[in-house]
Amino acid sequence: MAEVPRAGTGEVDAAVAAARDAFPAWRAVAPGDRAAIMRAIADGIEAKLDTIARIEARNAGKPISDANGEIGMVVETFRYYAAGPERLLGKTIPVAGGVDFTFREPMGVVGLIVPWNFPLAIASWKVAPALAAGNTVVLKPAELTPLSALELEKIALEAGLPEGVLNVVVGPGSTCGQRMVEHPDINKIAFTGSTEVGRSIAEGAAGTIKRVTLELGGKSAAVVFADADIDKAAAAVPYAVFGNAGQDCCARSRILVERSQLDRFLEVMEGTVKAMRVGDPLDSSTEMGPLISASHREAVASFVPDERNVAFRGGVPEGPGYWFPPTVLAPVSNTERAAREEIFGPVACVIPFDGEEEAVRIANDTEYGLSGSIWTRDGGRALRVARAIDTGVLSINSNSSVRVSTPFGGFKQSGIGRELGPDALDHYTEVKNVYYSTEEGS
Ligand code: TAP
Repeated sequence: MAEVPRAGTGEVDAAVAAARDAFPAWRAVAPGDRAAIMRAIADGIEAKLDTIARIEARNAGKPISDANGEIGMVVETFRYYAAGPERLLGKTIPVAGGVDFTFREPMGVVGLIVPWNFPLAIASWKVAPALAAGNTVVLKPAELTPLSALELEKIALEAGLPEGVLNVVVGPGSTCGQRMVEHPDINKIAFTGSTEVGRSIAEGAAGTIKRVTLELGGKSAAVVFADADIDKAAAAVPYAVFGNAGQDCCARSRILVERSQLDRFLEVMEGTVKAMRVGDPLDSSTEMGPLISASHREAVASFVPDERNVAFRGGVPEGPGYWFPPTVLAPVSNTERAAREEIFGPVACVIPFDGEEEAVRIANDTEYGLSGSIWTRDGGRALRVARAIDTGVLSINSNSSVRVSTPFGGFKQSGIGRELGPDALDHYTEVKNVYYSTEEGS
């Protein structure tokens, strides 16, 4: 659909040099003026929302209605963080002999590395707070989905962002990404992607003691208790796995169902999954598109080698496309490979349990801890279980996982740090402490 230049390490070095040169002037821009530019970027994206959503849908194969929602969230993210420059508040601390106060200073040049599943949305969760805090940015989108990031760069310049403040480098992770991680003039790396690459980034960043935030994989659980509204849960839960064709770090791909309601749950879920509209991403009624690539489809298919464990599947269109049907495996034990590894595709494992204690034990029996849901009508149980599950983001009687104004990120091997909400600004600033002596003569 498009050709883009393929950057190498030389282009990364040039981008870092441009960002470094632009940093002193950008950090010195008055907070209100920085906020105005951020708002203008939001307006610029909003004015081209339909075009960018179409680019995203065609490039990533995601349904256009989802793409519209995602680009809407990008607008919201820039508007939310436009308030950031004027909210980088310090503290005053009582000390003897003087006054002590803190500043939140920008870090310098930050390197942002993002994946292909929510290309511009995830980029904006990083770019917006980074700019708001007064940093300059080198952004590397995934090789498979560079187009919306290039649009953002153009819009930002038109909105008045000075040259060199936001630099998009389009190239492979193994060369460009790695160079960013090792570059001595980059002060922080914010990464979203696989746990495996996240681990290598943490190691690579150690050489220059870079700050690192990581948003990595997940194997989250939706826990459905027998006292829940079973029909409502069974109709909603599939969308928390099959949304974005399962290529979602928040996918609740382990569906834990209390045994006494398992049959009813599967019956309703089957109706929902079979009715799911899988097809052309540009059709506004489509709910699930194809997978991102042939090789990714192969990787997903390896989790369903035969029909033995398949309880039911949805349909896929005839013809070309990396289609994979929404697939439900049941009953699954939490020890099976499909229940342990992140599939990142439309495959759900339904795991029966008996009682609250077992539900919590199974939900926590994973190396990940990103997302999750609890379905119950018992308010006390909902909060007890929410406190007991080791995960960064939970919803009760809902599939919700991401909001611009609330923190998002993982426990355990799902990552380090938080994006979105007020917490993200902390991750793009350093704390500076200043002591001012008030003793006479000083
Ligand atoms: P990755 O292969 O990890 O790629 C993510 C980004 O890192 C891409 O831009 C990639 O570049 C780059 N990269 C690859 N190797 C690198 C290296 N050695 N050094 C620096 N950068 C490197 O993940 P993916 O396949 O795109 O996305 C799927 C994974 O991301 C899943 O495991 C999913 O759970 C995770 N994910 C997590 C979240 C959150 S919020 N936790 C959100 C979305 C996705 P190229 O692709 O251009 O080579």
